[in-house]
Amino acid sequence: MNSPDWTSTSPLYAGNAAYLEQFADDALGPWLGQPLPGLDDCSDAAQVGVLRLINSYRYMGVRQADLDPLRRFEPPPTPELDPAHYGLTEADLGRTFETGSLFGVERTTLSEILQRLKSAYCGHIGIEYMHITDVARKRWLQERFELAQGNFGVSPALKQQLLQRLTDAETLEKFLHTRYVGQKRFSLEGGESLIPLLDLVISRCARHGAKEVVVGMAHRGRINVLVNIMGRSLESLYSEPQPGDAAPLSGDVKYHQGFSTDVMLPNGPVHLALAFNPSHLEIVHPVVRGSVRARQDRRGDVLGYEVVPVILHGDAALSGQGVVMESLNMSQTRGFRNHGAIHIVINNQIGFTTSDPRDVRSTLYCTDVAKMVEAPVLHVNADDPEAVAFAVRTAVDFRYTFHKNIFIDLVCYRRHGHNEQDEPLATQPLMYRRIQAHPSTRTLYAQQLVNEGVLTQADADTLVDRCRERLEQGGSLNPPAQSDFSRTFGIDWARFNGQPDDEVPTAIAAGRLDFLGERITTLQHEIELHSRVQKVLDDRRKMRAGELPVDWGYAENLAYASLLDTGYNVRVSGQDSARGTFFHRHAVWHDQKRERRQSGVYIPLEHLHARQGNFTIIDSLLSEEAVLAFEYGYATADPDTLVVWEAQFGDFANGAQVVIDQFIASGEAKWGRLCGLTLMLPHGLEGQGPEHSSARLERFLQLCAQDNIQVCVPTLPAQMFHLLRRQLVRPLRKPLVILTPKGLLRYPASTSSLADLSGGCFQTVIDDPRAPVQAKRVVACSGRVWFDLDAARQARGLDDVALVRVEQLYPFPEALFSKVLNAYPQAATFVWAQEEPMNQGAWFQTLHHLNHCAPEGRRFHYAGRPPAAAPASGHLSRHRAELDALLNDALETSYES
Ligand SMILES: Cc1ncc(C[n+]2csc(CCOP(=O)(O)OP(=O)(O)O)c2C)c(N)n1
Repeated sequence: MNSPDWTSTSPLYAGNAAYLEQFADDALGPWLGQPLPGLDDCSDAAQVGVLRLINSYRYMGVRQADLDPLRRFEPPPTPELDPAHYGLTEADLGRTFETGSLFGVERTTLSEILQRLKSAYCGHIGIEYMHITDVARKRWLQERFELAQGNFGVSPALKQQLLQRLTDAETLEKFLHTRYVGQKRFSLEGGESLIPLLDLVISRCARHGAKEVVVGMAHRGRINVLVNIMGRSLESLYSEPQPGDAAPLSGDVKYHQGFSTDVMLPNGPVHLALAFNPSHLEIVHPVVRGSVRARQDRRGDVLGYEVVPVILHGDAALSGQGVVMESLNMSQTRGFRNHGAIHIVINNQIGFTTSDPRDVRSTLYCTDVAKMVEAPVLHVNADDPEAVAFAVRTAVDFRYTFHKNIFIDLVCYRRHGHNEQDEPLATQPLMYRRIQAHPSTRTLYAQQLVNEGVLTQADADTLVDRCRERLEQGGSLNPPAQSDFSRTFGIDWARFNGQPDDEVPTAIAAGRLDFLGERITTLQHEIELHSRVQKVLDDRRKMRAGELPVDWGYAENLAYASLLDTGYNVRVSGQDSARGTFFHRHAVWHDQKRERRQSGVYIPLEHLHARQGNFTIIDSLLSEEAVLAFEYGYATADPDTLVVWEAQFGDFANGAQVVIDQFIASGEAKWGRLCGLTLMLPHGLEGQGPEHSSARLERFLQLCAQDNIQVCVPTLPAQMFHLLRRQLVRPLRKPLVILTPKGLLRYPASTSSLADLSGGCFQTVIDDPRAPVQAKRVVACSGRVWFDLDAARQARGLDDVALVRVEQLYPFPEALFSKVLNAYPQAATFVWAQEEPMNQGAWFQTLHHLNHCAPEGRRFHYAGRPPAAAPASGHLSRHRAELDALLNDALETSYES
């Protein structure tokens, strides 16, 4: 194998022609630089050349832009920007040409055209936008840049403000460096322009009508953002819990902390929220989008004027993490759109884990993923705060004009190592020697303003001194404003102070149930259903009339209807969720003759009555990670919506494992964030092979502690009905993981009666309905295996075996389970039966509860498949043999006690 060529360096932006060459053809398109057919005959080939030159600058000007504050490399040779490339000679420089679509001048000399193109496209901002297919968006951006001519129109007052904010950013980092020696803070130094940038993003959004700005970001510069933008005080950030403090939370490091506050701007107060963040880079992106969507929905902000997502990225993370692509892919879809996010890249040109740019990515720019959604990218030199201000104005105005995503790539550097314990000279010696000699952005800008006569050096120094004094005194640099946010749009989370073992009534009066049943089985306009779907509807009508037992699909739809009826909202998303993977839900009826857009669909749950809550059901894009993260974000921002994410099959949830581990299981313990998100994960070993069988119950149970989540395995439609209702009706918000049925959905014994819905509640344990009081054996289990055991027990004529179902595995219902067990003879054999292999399922994670609840001196025996690497066999015959063995073991095998 050839080892990589370590000797030559290839830059990110410039310098290595060979490196850039590989991208040149793609960016240009095959036609640029080639004679255009038919144009050779043109009366003035030079005029054609000028027009093509203008076009080339629009595509390629960015390559010659002065973006890197460290100026490590010469701009690459870009022949397409050379007039000679189009046959133009020096003699043409003084000739006057038509400029075609160039903004600002219709006819002028070639030399002026060149100068205008360079000013527009090759200064401190390099713009990529020609990949956008929509002409209006392209022309809008052209107009901005071609008219501005690199004149960023910054007033003296704004110049002072920019310097002030750069001073705040730099002084804070220096202060922390000396005050909290050796503590990791992932300093912003080298990228201090981020602080004025964010300031301007927020104020510009507010001018357009923003009332809330939700920010997501990783570690880099987070403490600076928390203090200088969010106004969090250093005391609160750096305080450690004292012995005796009541806080049950495990907490998180400072550079993952979130915060929210209100700031006062000329148009009124704006609510700012910085999302809590785990270490996993980029995963907060879809969480922020979900949180923003919840806030937009709450306000009825259908075009995203009032709530704006601002998402920050690192350059390596942006190009490296797949969740970015998933999140961008969802960003314009109906169920997930936010009407444009403002993306900011803190591009310090280094990825920490790779020291050579050729190892970081396969695209020229770290932002190239933006092109998949045709988002424009403004690359800006972070050492020019005025260019940054112009980029912000353009980005925010673009977002508000077109409701689309836009990226600002803040090209900066990292003054120190990755963190405060890292030595960058070890791996980036040349870059870091250059950085050591490079004055800070604040120093450079202060000098510029002194030269321009905006202020004196003494004024600039005073800004630093004042900032340092304020930091020494403590308190917030950016105190919160008074606003009515909490009263109007804030959420009172204090009302969710219930306990997981609280029982609440979830039954619905029979009359109301009947009314809701009528609403969800009535189609208000003529619709021609597929015959199989028509049968579902006809059956539901019979269920309402009591002529058929209630099945899972009807019970679930009724649960949603009952919640909507009392004003709660319901939001269900997942792949094929509207119909249901197993053809069971049918929350949306499709007309066989009409397109969707021509009222070809009917959603009964939207038509209960005028004062009902909102019902949203989304056939999600084919993503698990970003979609689940989005729904987590939604649920943490809205406790009055039942937010359900459904996996097509339970095992696909492991594509979203980061969300489960980092947010769902631990978010409350780390950050105190409550979340009532519900996961539905189809689970069951039904002979379909190793995939599509297991939702990995064992992993969820292993995550359970401190009442963090709920894990339930309902086996009856009524159980599902009460469980879904309980999730909202109880004054408690905890994530709920439901292992949902597959084959049971159509299993005649797994049905309920209407009375089960109009009475009762969710039963965490279901005792044996046949109640064999003198049982010699008590078999406990969870899920669909109960039905296999029951059928085998009957087939074998075993009337001394009791079968007990544990329907909630966490929090484990010890008191009730214990009571049920102790009603059976103490001499009985106690068995735990499961269909999953021994190393999977509930066995190892639940054993301590089982034995703890067993009668004095008794312990549970295991009946189930032996340990296995895969969740299930791929051969049906083997599956059946294994099931037979497990039924034998559970029902008849003798165990030593
Ligand atoms: C998913 C994930 N993988 C690895 C890491 C470890 N890590 C922390 S920061 C970092 C480098 C990130 O580089 P970049 O995005 O350029 O941001 P920078 O630190 O340079 O600001 C890595 C690899 C992580 N936090 N998350």
